Parts: sequence; structure tokens; C-alpha cells
Amino acid sequence: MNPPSTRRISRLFIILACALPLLCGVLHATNQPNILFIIGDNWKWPTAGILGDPMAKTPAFDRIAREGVLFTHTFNPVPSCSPTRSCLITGKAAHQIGERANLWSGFPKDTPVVTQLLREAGYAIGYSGKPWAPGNYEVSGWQENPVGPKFKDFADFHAKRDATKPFFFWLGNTDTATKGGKLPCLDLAKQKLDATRLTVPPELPDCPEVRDDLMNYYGGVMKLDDEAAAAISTLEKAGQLDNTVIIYTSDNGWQLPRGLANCYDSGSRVPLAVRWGKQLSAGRKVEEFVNVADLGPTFLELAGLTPPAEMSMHSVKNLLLGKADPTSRDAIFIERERHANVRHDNLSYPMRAIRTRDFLYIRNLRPDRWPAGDPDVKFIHDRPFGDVDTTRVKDVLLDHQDDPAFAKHIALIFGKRPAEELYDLRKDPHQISNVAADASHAETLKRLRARVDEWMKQTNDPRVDPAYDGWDKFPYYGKSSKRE
Ligand SMILES: [Ca+2]
Repeated sequence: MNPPSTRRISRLFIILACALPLLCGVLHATNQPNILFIIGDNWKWPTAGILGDPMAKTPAFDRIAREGVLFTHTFNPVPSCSPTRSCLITGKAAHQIGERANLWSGFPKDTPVVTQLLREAGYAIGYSGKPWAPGNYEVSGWQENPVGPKFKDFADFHAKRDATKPFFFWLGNTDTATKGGKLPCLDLAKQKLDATRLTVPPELPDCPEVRDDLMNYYGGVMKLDDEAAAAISTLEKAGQLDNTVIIYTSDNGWQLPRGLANCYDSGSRVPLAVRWGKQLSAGRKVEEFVNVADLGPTFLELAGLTPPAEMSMHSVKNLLLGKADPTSRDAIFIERERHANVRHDNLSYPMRAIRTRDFLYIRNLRPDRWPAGDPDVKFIHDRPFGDVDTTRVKDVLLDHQDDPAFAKHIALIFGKRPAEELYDLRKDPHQISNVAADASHAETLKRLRARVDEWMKQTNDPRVDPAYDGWDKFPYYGKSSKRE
């Protein structure tokens, strides 16, 4: 047999060089799906059309849920932006990642980061809008945001990406976030939505200002969903829809009082739906409890990777595929450390909580402190109680602090809280009446208290030591508050 000629070898190389990208494309099509992660900012359960809210126009979310899986019990690990985002990309509980349990932290390079693991596994990664934020990653030595390089939007990323690689894209929309008391989505909402169908939840006073805040929020929900629809359309046109896992959720509940920075459902329960072509049976509901931070290890498993052993959050891939999941999911643990820096001496307001189907138990570890911020520490817009973000309704409450008509809401929103709170969700879904001192709930209180203790111990929470106050000492990279 004659040896192959140089020309034949060159031809073989050319054929291989041409075929390799195609081959990779086919391989990643089957083994490594693309992942489009749509993360709203302060978009709360159940403000989506398919979840029954008549004010929420969310055709894209509804489609993902109809053609995929709708999760009905999804909660954030921390009712705060960057801490939840940190838990998500490290796959850990907030108390396991040091300063990142606080808002406006640094991001030390001390633990594997899901987005970077995906990149190392051959994924093209990128984000638009709000990535890991707010915080300061540069101070920790990062050249770019831990979630990856920035793009204008998903279409921009899709056009520029290396098509031989699978992709992970983080679409961080912020239309459902408040904008310092401005109402940029109010006009849109008034044009498109029927204001007479608005319901004011009992934790908020029913006044024209809160109705404007709510209408503005629902306008933001429409805009969030419009951006999601545009990304889905880009995938569809490129023939990539069924080869992409689309995960659509939010980082925490809404930014209205008793929402963001609180362990109540308004601050911590979020929508979640996932579509993955024919891999998922359409229209299925998953009622098990899911933590938004479970999505980090889920991304890894979807990409065919094994999450590092140090990740304490659990992939929901089995739940997604309708398979048995050995992880106990009858409750979610929620926690909080320092949100904004709004107390004298940079103090945190630590909470540890458990949410079961029927109860919410919250432990306030420093009940002598003010949960919403010190009354004499002025924050953004020169207002006190800075852990309640600026909205029209906050202004009304501050303007009526001596008005008995608002006393109940002022106490609920700005007042100090006891060491333990317990809410019976069967009677009190909005978590208004604390029944921790009610003898008829003594057994439940004891049981949930023990579960929180056990969780803290098992997951090495430094707060197991009652004297530990390390989160008061970490640097804060946001704007400083004025102290009087
Ligand atoms: Ca947020």
C-alpha cells in the first residue's frame, strides 16, 4: 500500500478543520444545551399572568411555563440583590460566603464561580443589564463582573458570540426595580392596564400614592416581559429555541415596604419557569420548594458538569426532568445580614428564617436594632429608614408619622420587631399577625426554631455563636449615609 501523499494529508486536515466546528455544534447541541437565564430585579410572586394576577401582562413568562415547567414555591436565599446573586453563582448559603451576605460587598476570589466554571467548560458567557450587583468586584481583583463580559442585550451577544460554543447568557432586566421615587413605567401602565383591577395588599396603606407605585410596578413587569420575549424571538429566528434551556425568574421580591430586605413573601418569593424544548413535558407544575441559589448548581448539571462538593445548594435538574430528587424540599431557609448601611456603627440587621407550606418563622437576632434602619440616619434622598427604598408610599408614611390612620402600617414597616415572628399562612397569607406568643402555636414554634438551629449548625453559620457580629465589620462600597 502506498503511503498517503502530502496532498491527501493536507486535504484531510482541511476537511477536519472545516468539520470540527460543525461537529462541536452537533455535540454541544446534544450534550451541552445553551442556557438563557432571565433574571428580573425585585419581581415578586405571583405577579405574572399565568399565576392569576389580572394586572400582570407576561405573555413570554406564561409561554415558558406553558411549554415547560412552572415552579410554584421558589424563594430567594436573601431578600437583597447582590447577596442572592452571590449565592446563585457560588452555589452556597449567604452565611457561607462572608462579606457577600451583605449588600454592596466585594467579591473575593475564594470559591468556585458557576459562570466561570461554565466558561472553562467551553461555554461562551455574557450578560446584559444587571449582573452581580450592586457591589465592588474590582477591589477583589476581578477585571470584569463575575458573571462575565457585558453586552448591550441578548441579540448583541447572540450576533457576536462564537457559534461553535454553547452559551450561557445572563439577561439581567431592571424594569421592575423602583427608580428612586420616579415612576418611569406609570404612563405605559395607565395606557395598557385597567387600574380598577388593582389590589392593594394589606401590608400597605390604600392611598393614591401606593396605587401609582403599584401601577408603575406593573408597567415594569410588562417591560421585563417584553425584553424576555425579544430574547426568545432571537432564539427562535436562529433555530436555537429548543436547544436552549430558558430559565426565567427574579432575584427577590418587590421593592415596596415589607418587600425587599424582608423575609416576608413580598420580599422573598419569586416566580420561576423553565423551558427546554422537548426535554421537558409541557405544562407541568413543580410544587417542591426551590431556592433561587439552587439554580447555580443546576446550570452546571445542565452543562453536564458535576457541581463542586463545596457547593451546598442543590441542582433542581431532577425536579425539572420529573425524576425523583433525594433532597428534602419541604421548606426554604431565608436569611439576611446588612442590606443598606443605614445604622450607626455600620450595624447589620441579622435574620434567619424558615418558610414551610403553612408557616413562616423569622428569628431577629438583634431585636434591639431597627429593621428598616436607624430613625436618625439619613440615607438616599435624605430620608431615614433606608432599608425601605424610596417610593411614593414611603414618602406618604414619613409625612404622616403622627397620623393614627397610618399608625398600623408605620409600625409594620418602620417599627422594631420581636426576637421571633411566626405567621400562620393558612389564615394570614400576607404575614401581618405575629402568632409567636400564641400558646396554640407553641409546638410549631418549637419545631421551626429547632429546624433553624439545626440548619445554622449544619451549614457552619458563624451566627451559631450568639456574640458573633462579623457582618458589621465588612466594608460597604455603596453611598454613605448621613449620621446625626
Ligand atoms: Ca433585586
